[in-house]
Amino acid sequence: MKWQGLINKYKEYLPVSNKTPIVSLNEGNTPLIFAPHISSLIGEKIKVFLKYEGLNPTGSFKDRGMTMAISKALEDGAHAVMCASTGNTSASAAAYSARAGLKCIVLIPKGAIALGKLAQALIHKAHVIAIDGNFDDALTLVKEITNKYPVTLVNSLNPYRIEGQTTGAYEVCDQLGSPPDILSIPVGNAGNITAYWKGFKRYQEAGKIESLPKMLGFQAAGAAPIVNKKIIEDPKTIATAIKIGNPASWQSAEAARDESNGLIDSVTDEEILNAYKILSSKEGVFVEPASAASVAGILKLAQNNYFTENDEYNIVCVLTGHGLKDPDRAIKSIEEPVIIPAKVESVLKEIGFE
Ligand code: AN7
Repeated sequence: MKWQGLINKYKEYLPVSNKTPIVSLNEGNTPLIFAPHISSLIGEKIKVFLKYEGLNPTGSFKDRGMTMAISKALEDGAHAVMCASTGNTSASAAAYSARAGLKCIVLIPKGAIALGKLAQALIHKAHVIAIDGNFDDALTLVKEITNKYPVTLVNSLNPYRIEGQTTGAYEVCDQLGSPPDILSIPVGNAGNITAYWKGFKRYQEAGKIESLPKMLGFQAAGAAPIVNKKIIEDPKTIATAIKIGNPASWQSAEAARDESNGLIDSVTDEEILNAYKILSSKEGVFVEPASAASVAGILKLAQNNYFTENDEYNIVCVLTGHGLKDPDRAIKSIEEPVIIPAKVESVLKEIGFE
């Protein structure tokens, strides 16, 4: 049957009814791509797969939660929604609100949003407000305002966001034909690691899978509150999507880590950019820097001999956002093309065919 979005596909696992007006852009059903080069870097018997969430309608995994949050907001009679964002939540909220006819207000940290995401929020006609503060400050303001005024919060503190994002776990299991042995995922506000773990457990309870994966979460080294066990007042990383110092789902991320016998570790900006370049130049998969943290993390663990098992097993890395989201970072990571005369001889000389 034709794909009609993830609520339609997974409604038996989601808090929706026949009365829920489903607002969908046909999100979900993103490809799970085998990564031969990265697999070879990790270990002989290990297969690494990439869950390419950048292929959702607005270019990130946020659409999974947003189709649920906006559908339920509409069902509950809301007229306006609001979020704080490092970029992707605002892009997704803006698009789904446009579709639903809801007013969308977004608070972003001044100067810290990748250009593609800012363009998305604006083109979808959200009311975009930049604050002189970071993401954590923006979220504090949004929580206070949505508590007091008739505006629905659509950050991942909204339980419907997490519910929608559980579908990432169902898809991974359905696509692999079994649960992965390990799930590797970037951690920012910690909603997605929470959602995947909830999803795997729910799929197990439903008898769809037998075992549960180990959850490996990765924060950027300059924005690693969970790893350092303390709030980071002034987080720093080139991976602006996960530049978050006080994650909303801190405790449930720790629970996912502990219940699954996994870990939450940090990766440096250098490690993130290395993985970013390996993904684009060796696997043909273009992601934004934050997404590369999941691959950077398993590369780091492999170097420290974390993967010692002799059995064959699968690792799924969640690649949360598309590379085109952050064009400035891409341009900083490449060499500008040469400019030559428009002549056959010049082209032949340039490519070494003279
Ligand atoms: C590409 O858009 O928090 O740990 O405001 O955009 O669930 O927060 C984005 C987060 C990973 C971290 N990768 O996920 C926002 C925002 C990308 C992201 C994360 C984000 P969570």
